[in-house]
Formats: sequence, C-alpha cells, structure tokens
Amino acid sequence: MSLKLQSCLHTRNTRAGLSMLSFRSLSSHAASNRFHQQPPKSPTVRAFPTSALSYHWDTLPPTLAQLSHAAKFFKLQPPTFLWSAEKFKTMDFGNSPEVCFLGRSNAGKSSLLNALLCKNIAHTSSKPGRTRLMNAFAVGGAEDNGKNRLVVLDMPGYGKGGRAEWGTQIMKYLEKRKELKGTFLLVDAEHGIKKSDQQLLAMIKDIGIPYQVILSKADKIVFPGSRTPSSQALEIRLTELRRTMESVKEAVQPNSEDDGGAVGEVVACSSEKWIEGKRMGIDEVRFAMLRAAGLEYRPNVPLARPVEIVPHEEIFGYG
Ligand SMILES: Nc1nc2c(ncn2[C@@H]2O[C@H](COP(=O)(O)OP(=O)(O)OP(=O)(O)O)[C@@H](O)[C@H]2O)c(=O)[nH]1
Ligand SMILES: [Mg+2]
Repeated sequence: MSLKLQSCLHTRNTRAGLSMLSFRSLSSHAASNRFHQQPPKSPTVRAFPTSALSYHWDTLPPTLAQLSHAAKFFKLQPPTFLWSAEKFKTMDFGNSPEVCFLGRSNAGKSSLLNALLCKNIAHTSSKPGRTRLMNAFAVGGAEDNGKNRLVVLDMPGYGKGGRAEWGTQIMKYLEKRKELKGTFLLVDAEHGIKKSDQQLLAMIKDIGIPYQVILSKADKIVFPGSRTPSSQALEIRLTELRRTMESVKEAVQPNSEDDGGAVGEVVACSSEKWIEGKRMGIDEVRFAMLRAAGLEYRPNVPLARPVEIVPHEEIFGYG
C-alpha cells in the first residue's frame, strides 16, 4: 500500500470531535442554490439504450416497477439533514439502515447525493476536498425505527485534497457502524479505478461490508460535447463505457468464484446529464441503495404449492 494512502486512512487524529452544522445553514445554502428537479430545456437524446448504463454479472437488472418505486421513494420524500460528525465516536446513534458514499476527492459524491435526494443539500465544489465532515441525511419514515427509512452518508474524499484524519475516521466508521448496510464507491468514469481506490477496496473487503462501485460523471464519456452525438458516435462511446465497466469487474472480483462482498454489478450515472426526462443512471443507483438497505420493492410472487415428494420405491416398489 502506498504510504500516502496508508497515512490518509490510518493516521490518528488528535483534534477535537463533533462539529454539528445547523440544519438552517444547510437549508439556506439549498435555497440560495436551487436544485433542478426538472429536466433542462436542452435537447435530449431519444431512444438512448439505458441498459448500457449498467453491467450486471451477478445480479438481475431492476424491473421497471422497481425503478419506479425507487424514484418515488426519493422524489416524494424530501430529505432531512441529520448530523455532521468529524469523528466516528461523536456520530449520533440510529436505528435506520445506512448507506454511505466513498471515493476520491472530486469524484462527484456530493453532487450525486443531491441528484439522488432531489435537493441541493450537500455542498459541492470544483475544488477537491470540499466535504470535510461525515454528513448524514434521512429519507422517508418520520421515525427512526428502521421502517421504510434510509440514512445516507456523504463522506470526505481521499487522494488529492483529502486529509489523513478523515481516512482514519472513515475506516472506524466502516469497521464499527452497525447500521451500515452498504458502501458505494464512486469512481470517476473518465479516470477509472485508481490505485487509491484499489487500496480502499482491499480494506473494504477485509472488513467484510457489502460494497458496489458506481461510475460517476458518465456524461463525460458518453456525451463529451454539447452536440447530440450521431448513433455511430454514441455506439463507440458506449463501448468505451462498457470497457471501463469490465475493468471495474476485474478490479472488484478478479476471482469469479469469490465475490469478496462485492455486489456483482456496476452502474454508471451522471448528476448533470438528463436523458428523456431523467438523469442518467440515477434511478438505478437509487434502487441499488434501497436494495442494500432491504427497502427495495419486491413483487409478490405467489409461492408454488408445496409438493409432496414420494420416494421412487413407493411408486415402483422395492423389487
Ligand atoms: N460533468 C459532470 N461533472 C460532475 C458530475 N458530478 C459532479 N461533477 C462536478 O465535479 C466536481 C466535484 O463534485 P463534488 O460533488 O463536489 O465532488 P465530491 O466527490 O463530493 O468532492 P469532495 O467533497 O471534495 O470529496 C464539481 O465541479 C461538480 O460540478 C457529473 O455527473 N458530470
Ligand atoms: Mg463532497
């Protein structure tokens, strides 16, 4: 492991603990920086093959009903800011399932959270190192009783702009937090998995928490210019995206017999690009979050009637 990441993830922090941000300061930020919940008026790409935005090698793609349920879960239930903590030990306790977003600084974690939660609730910046605390938001369910309520954590990034003490606290969180049901590792689709991501992946595998890689900023690969691409250009770019997804699979699950805690799929998304009235891949990430927490829509499939198993000998005799 590189010394840089090792120190980023393991150096002990001696500075004092919790820093509570008031909800007011976050909501006033949101008000001054309106979040677009409706698609912009710019032309969108028709007949885009949405299925090309995810690669499932061990899972089934969500059904339309599951995607629609996931979209409604987040769109119809405005998020609430819960707390910000600098240290693991000063985090509030909770009874609801949690998922968290990890990744290199500037990978787009806070922007993605805003897109998922339909509100400009997390601070974003073009400069790496913007998110400095572990920030928790709740969606759904008025009470913290784990029923139909999801807690989502935006984490500080690692790599350029990251700090050693952030890594220490994040590792403690990953190791000890009982409510944590799933970790989403955000990887910039343009850059692919870097060494520091691989080092974090190795640590996540050691801890044994379920995790899934999400490719962020997929618009930069699929729609690099402002013009709508020709179908031929689109095909070439989607092939490039697929190659990046396959390299993610290689990194997370080199041994096809052992998933090492990885969810067997990669989803590519964009917090900025809209296609046919939806942000690219966002409903698929919403579904993955709900599934990690056990809150996804599961259709009622009638169970087959139990069948009595009659031994062969009873029918055909023992002779
Ligand atoms: N093109 C494009 N840019 C994006 C997307 N998501 C985020 N960005 C840009 O990437 C930059 C970083 O975004 P953030 O969401 O602040 O990244 P972060 O991972 O939270 O960064 P830290 O808090 O510093 O760790 C900002 O300039 C965003 O506008 C996306 O889907 N597409
Ligand atoms: Mg951030």
